[in-house]
Amino acid sequence: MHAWPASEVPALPGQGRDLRIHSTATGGPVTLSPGPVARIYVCGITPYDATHMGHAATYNAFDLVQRVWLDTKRQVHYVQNVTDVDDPLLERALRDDLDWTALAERETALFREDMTALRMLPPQHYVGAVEAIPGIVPIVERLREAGAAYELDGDVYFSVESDPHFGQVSHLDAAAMRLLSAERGGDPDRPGKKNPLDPILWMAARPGEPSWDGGTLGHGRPGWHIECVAIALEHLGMTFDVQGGGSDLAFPHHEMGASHAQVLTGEFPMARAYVHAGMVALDGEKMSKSKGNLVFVSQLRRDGVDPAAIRLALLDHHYRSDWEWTDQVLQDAVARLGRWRAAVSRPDGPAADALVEEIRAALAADLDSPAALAAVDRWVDRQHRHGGTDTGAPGLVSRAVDALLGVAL
Ligand code: 5CA
Ligand code: ZN
Repeated sequence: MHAWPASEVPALPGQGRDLRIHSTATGGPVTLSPGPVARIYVCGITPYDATHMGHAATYNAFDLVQRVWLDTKRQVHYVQNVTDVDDPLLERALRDDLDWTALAERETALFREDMTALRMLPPQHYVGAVEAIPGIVPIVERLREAGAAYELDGDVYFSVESDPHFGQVSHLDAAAMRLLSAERGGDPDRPGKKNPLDPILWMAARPGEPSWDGGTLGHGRPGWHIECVAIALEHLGMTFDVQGGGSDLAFPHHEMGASHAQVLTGEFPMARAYVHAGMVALDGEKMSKSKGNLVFVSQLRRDGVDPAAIRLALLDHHYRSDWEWTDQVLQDAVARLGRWRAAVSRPDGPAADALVEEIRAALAADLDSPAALAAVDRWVDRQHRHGGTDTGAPGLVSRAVDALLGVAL
């Protein structure tokens, strides 16, 4: 699939900083010092509805990761998937009497527009589950040959017990795993499984559902976790730097994915850091397509909200915290954007080299974007109160805010 156009990332004077970021797997900060090319996989959308503020917040977090790396003059190798065939998508298509491929294409196109408007850097490889199927089939076959997968009425399951490291992403106990597995696409109560947690790798064709030729697996379609693993391993290989997504993906999705990859390659770990963004809520409940309590990026854009203000609203919350979207959050961001734009539109101002270092330090410390915004606020306040004589400063502030925070002033 094609991704979306990249916005320019201005180069900044001085030296970027290595990122220290919290990993769910270690339960603490990890300092990432990738080589010249940093590698990141971020789980993409299931395209059955439009991009909401929760999605946008999660993609904002991983956009910041890339901006920190780019500031250190590294290249970034970024891969993202689109879960363009899965139960929720098929169910929505059925409910709305739509062709499932048309629904997926429409919502993916809208996602690209939203990402472009928000200045999120595009992945180099944007890969749909459907187009990944030819790569998924041999991987499932290999897992089966290795004794890590088994058949149940034509479906193929992964045996979690085949991975000695299973559990080391989420560190949950068996009861919590079982509960989350049932909530998030698993089938712990299906009779005949070796372990209730075992996730499906290949689902045999069901009447009325799309299916593909799976070679020795028979006709069917891939499970969810193996989709991301196949795409990540093909384009990034093992031990990439960051596996990213929202906190609802830590278990089972990233736990299972890591196990698939580790058993398949015999290497550990799949990723150096498993990074999870907090959940955005609306009216006290997690924003989710299944609940329908949503604020869409595209709706705000249609209402005339500047995407830069949406971005500032996201940046005002630390990526790991759960937070609530409210009208006030947006109004504060609109006001801030106005103050910042007025400040950088003046021909000179207070020196800004220290500000660039403050933004760098804030982001390098587990992506502390609220601290970065507060630092810019302080420069903007000085500018509005006292002004300054540095003719390069307003331009430098604009470039730094653009390069490091993705906000065009
Ligand atoms: N296609 C899979 C990943 S392979 C999927 O989870 N798709 S999704 O459309 O449901 O979610 C896309 C991303 O947005 C995931 O990283 C998910 O964790 C994140 N996300 C979903 N809802 C929220 C929310 N309310 N707040 C923050 N992030 C969210
Ligand atoms: Zn995924």
